[in-house]
Amino acid sequence: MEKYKHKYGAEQIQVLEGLEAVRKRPGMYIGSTSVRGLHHMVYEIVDNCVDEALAGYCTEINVIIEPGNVISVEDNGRGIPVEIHPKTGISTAETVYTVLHAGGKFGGDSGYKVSGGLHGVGASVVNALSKWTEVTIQRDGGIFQMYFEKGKTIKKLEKIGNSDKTGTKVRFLADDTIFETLTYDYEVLETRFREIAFLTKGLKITLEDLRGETPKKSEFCFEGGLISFVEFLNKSKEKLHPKPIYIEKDGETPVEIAIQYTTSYSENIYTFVNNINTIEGGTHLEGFKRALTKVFNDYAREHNFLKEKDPNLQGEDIREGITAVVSVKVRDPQFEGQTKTKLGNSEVAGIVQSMVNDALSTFLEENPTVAKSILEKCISASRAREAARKARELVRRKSALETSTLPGKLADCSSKNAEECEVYIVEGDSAGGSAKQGRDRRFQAILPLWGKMLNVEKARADKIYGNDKLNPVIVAVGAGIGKDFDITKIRYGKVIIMADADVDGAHIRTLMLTFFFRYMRPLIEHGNVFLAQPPLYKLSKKGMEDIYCYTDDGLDKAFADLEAKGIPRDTLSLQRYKGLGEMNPEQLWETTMNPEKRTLIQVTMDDAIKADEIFTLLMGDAVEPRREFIEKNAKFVKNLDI
Ligand code: 0R9
Repeated sequence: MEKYKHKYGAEQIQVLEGLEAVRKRPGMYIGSTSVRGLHHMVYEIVDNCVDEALAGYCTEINVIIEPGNVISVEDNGRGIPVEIHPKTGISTAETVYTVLHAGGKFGGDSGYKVSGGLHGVGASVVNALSKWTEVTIQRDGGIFQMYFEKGKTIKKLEKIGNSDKTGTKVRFLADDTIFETLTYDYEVLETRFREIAFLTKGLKITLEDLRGETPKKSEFCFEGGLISFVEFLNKSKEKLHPKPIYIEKDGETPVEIAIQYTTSYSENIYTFVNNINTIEGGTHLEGFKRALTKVFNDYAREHNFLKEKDPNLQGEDIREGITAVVSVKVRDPQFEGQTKTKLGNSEVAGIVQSMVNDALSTFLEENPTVAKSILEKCISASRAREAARKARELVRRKSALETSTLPGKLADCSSKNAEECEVYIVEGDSAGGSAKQGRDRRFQAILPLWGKMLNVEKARADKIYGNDKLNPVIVAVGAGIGKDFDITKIRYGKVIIMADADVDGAHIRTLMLTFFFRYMRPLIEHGNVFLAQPPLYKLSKKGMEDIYCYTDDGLDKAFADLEAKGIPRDTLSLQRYKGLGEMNPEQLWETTMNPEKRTLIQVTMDDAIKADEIFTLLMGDAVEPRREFIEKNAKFVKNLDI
């Protein structure tokens, strides 16, 4: 970390614009005013501490969610400079908190080698969007403090004591007139801080939650860095080699990569630029993939895994079962793509490619046993790919011949406008029957599933094409699968999984979600997948309209509401629905399918790492971690969601 040391001069801070603009258009500066934007407020402050760690001066960051959703972030770095800033005439610390873009991140020689922060706006934006902010700095033998409200300085920086320590502590309360909610999600913060700790070897990050009756605390510090990250990602997978392969290169654009192959069939490559998860990939990923394909093919030829007549292994064969984390630090990152998480700097592709070429080929030469086990897997993947291609061709040819042949069990809707159409994937024939009768056939289609659904986590692609349980789903959705999947071809804007609210229902939901996640991921990414919520209870009484309750809490509330209206509990008849099949078509329509009344849960994929972890855990081979997960989460299973 020492290598990042630079002297930072206060005069480098660029003064750009006022904070009023931030309060007027918060979404532009913090992404959104939803719970996601709220968490971004914390990340912006923590990012500043991480920059200080990368500069080589900070080893510990402590984050506390205080009662009332006040956030406290403290680092043990040098402390924000306190002297008067020559351009603004106020302290540098106050300048950083009150002048937009005055973080030093935007100047040329900023003292930091690289800059993080997707929005890169930092402290002043957080200050502008907070009801109040308190900043305490220990530096130059003193303790200094300043205080703001809605970005305006209430107390200027003043010395309030002496100290021989250094560091910065920021406490803030996000403004409830700006954000839709102030409730931080402990797990969301925990996941992000764990990720930062993996990416910043040796940095200790603690998170404490003091809001509830029993405080929570997590501590992350990984001396192994990315090696620990990959071990964490693979904890429930069966490994092909015991230790991750680790390669690292310093220089102008530092690159760090850890790789470990597992027996799974999926490909999990996570890429980061300046600690930002580049979900859409980019040039660093391109360089990595190219090198991987070349190195393994060269090795396979040289060591006779491939005969002269054999075609080369394809990239996808070589990436089957891989778990890798690629982290690069880029001085001036250009982010592109829909969510601005795709690295655009073209020079990075070559840098990563040549570094992986060198380091990985050396590794394989020195570790022939590891090389052999990976290559055997690649070769069997390539055979499976060929089988899958044939199966896919068959499916394609079949569907080309029978263009109008939608699955026999599908009751399609009459509208052909995908945007307004929905398909209900329904477990069981009897529920399917009720749904067919109860639906609005103009825009609602019903596809009943029956029998044992394939667990795609344990099957290779060739078993999936042409599978008699999944094929109707593929044909009904109409957009292909895997790398052929084309979101523009979907026949329904909403794909709704409707299953019973019991253990079997949860199982089928998870199987279907695993399939969508692994083979139709854009469907989830574009928000087209939903879970129907059938009611658990019906309360009825002569002369009163039936009341449906979807949760146990909802039932308690309904009883309480009715009692308040003078209708005692014992005059009501309570029906508990064990399955969708118990409902008649009208009831199913009223409670679960009528767009005016139903509740649909949209399946989102905020965090692919978390989703992969859960699917591997729930559907994969390792038994012990699954047992642990279920034990830990048993109380939450009612709301199984990804
Ligand atoms: C708890 C949250 N912590 C911070 O926000 C934080 C910002 C920060 C920092 C520096 C050190 N620690 C920090 N913590 C720093 C110090 C020096 C040079 N660069 C950075 C130095 O002592 O010379 N700063 C981030 C921006 C700035 N300081 C600056 F623009 F004010 F210089």
